Amino acid sequence: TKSLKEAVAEVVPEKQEQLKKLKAEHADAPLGEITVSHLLGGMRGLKVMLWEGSVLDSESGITFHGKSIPDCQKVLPNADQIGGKGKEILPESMLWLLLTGKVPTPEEVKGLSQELAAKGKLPDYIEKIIDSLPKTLHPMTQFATAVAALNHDSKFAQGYSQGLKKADYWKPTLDDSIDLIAKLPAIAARIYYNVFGLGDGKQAIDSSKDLIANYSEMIGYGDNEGMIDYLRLYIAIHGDHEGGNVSAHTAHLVGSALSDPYLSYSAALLGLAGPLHGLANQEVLGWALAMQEAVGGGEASEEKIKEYLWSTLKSGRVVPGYGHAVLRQPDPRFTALSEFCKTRPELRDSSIVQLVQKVSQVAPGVLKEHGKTKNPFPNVDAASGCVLYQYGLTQFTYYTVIFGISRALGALPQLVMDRALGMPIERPKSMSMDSLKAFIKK
Ligand code: FCX
Repeated sequence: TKSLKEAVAEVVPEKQEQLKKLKAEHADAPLGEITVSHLLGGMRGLKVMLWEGSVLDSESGITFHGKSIPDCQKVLPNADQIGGKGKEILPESMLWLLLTGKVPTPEEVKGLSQELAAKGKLPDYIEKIIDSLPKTLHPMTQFATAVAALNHDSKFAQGYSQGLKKADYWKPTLDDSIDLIAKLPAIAARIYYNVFGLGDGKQAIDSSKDLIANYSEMIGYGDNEGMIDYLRLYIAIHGDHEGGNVSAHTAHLVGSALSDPYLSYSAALLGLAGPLHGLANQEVLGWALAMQEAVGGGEASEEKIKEYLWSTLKSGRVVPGYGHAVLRQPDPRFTALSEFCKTRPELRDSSIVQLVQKVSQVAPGVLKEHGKTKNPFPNVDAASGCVLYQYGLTQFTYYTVIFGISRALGALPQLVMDRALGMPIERPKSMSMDSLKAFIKK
């Protein structure tokens, strides 16, 4: 059985060769025209980043090394296959796929799970930092603070300061990345304890359990099979969404300055904390609960839901959980989470889950009539929070933290690849309006 590091070491020369060929044969091939509206429009659609783990198609949604979410659900090992209990994709399996492009065997996943368990304990100083933060500080700010502070022990930063060769940069980057992924659940659990006083505050790790079974135990859900498997699925499928989204792009950008993985991922978390990105799952739940109060739960009529949607839009707000910068169809991640709800009676019968599903049928029509958004369909955030709520995790300022455990599965593998491929510091050209005008006149 291979370790993840051995599996990555096999892939690195293949990727380096692929890049060499691409440069030699196609360096000057055009990838489209850049217009002023690209510059003014958040660079939508510009093909200007290399991202190996996943590709997002506007119609069919995300694929991870060519595999759709249903494909991954079929082939990636679950907890049942490694001696635990559960049918959903293990985040460890997704991490392996994202890093290597290969489907791991159950034995490889078990080995990775054990490696993560062995590295998951937090150093004392990190617990102290979290405990010293005010309970009123947003959990995402606490998360980014603790992750940045782990750079105290970065192998990459240490190696770099000691003159590490460029060809070897990827090795300590991978060590740091695995170490960080191993510690994210304990950081998240410690924040839960600091802010809400929930969980036992010990963050104990059982080496026979997978990453999320341990995390669930830490936040007080160790006996809840439904919640544990939901968290596995949620964390596996939120892992990567190609490179241009704010969190992934930020990790890549900051990492391009050779900031170590802790600093790069801390910056990514700060981007994830924005309401148009990861914070949307917190926003959705607040909004859906207010709607439930106003129109009723699963039994609410279509008419009432429509009225509520219009009142949100007329007040100048966006409907959270709807729309997407790239997708033009319902988000397959939304579909996967909705399918999960159908498999469990406690979710099928939940009033808030039923309301969220009903809204997903009504909102596209209203948003089309409203006529602004290019995509009237639900994105992943529309569905993710109501399940947590139903399972009793009602502290919705915490929801984006769970997203933050997940996004590392995609952002950090690309950082490893960036180092292995010797990608340069990112430095696009900016223009002032005056210089733009002068350029256009030429
Ligand atoms: N409700 C109301 N109006 C919306 C809307 C929505 N859900 N989505 C987009 N619009 C509006 C935009 O605000 C914009 O209006 P403007 O011209 O007055 O500025 C117009 O429609 C065109 O926007 P569009 O090109 O369709 O979307 P963008 O690429 O600019 O933005 C996001 C994409 C996701 C930011 C946008 O759809 C939005 O704000 N959605 C709600 C928040 C949300 O769910 N975010 C999570 C997204 C994702 F899944 C994630 O990153 O986690």
